[in-house]
Amino acid sequence: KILVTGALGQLGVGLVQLLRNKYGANNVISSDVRKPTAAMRSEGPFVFGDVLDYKQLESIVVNNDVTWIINLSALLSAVGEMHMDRALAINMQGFQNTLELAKRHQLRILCPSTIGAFGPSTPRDNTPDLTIMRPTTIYGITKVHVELMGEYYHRRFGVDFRSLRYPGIISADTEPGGGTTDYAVQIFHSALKDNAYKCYLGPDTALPMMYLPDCLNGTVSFLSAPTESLTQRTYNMAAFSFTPKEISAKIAERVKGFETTYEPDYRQAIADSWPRSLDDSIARKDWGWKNEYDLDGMVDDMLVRLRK
Ligand code: VAH
Repeated sequence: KILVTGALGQLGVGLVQLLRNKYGANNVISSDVRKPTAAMRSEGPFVFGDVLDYKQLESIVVNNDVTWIINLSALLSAVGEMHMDRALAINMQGFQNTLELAKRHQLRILCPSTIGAFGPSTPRDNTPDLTIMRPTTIYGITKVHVELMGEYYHRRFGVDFRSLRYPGIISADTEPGGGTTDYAVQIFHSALKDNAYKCYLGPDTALPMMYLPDCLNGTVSFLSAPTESLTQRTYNMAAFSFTPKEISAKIAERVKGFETTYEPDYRQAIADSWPRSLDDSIARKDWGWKNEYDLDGMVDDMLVRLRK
């Protein structure tokens, strides 16, 4: 059985659906500290689960014979700067609880990392998997901790820990939750609603991005890859990079008269500390990662879905 924590977030809703299609609805237990709305629900068991409550998580694992745990619970970069204590609790203690469970109950564990685990001293173009990591956000610091602790438990206790450094994820049916890359989702809604968008990042701020279907398919491929095929426990994963100016032009080709204005806020400094593009060639070699959507394909599909 697979347990997904943070299952009602931007990635969780779609990931649970995909896993249920692949492994059967009753073999995937979704959990979160919020009540699922009808739109979030897919057929299959949901349990209220708080990653800060170790005992409660352990009873879910034991009572449901869980063998894989995917911990999506986290406060992202922007919201993490506003709520430092909660970000530290969820991203560090919450993760530590799931990692300890993985050790005690021999679970396979996947907990995402992020391009936010890199910082201003990291080489910013075509950033490799192994390089300088001195992030300047709470979120980034906690995710470096996730990677290092996960790899420690793997080396010392044999835990099958896996992590992916996600870029910004663009999704049609779910909202991102407090990230710096959220503009790349908001811009589509704003274009269709107001034919205009006020962007909180400057026009030339390049960031690595990916379309949600590619993220979810790639995550399931990685999760199910035989552990012997992995030469690392943590991998970069990306599809394309773009700037607000570039994505705005792509949308304007398809939405007549659409215009973006720019008013950078505190998130500009976060974006400026991150890579502009990632080298994810080892993920492509080790476990067959490849994105199906390019930038134009993503823009077309987003607009089709949002226009429905
Ligand atoms: C964020 N969407 O912006 C998340 C993600 C790389 C970006 O970590 O914080």
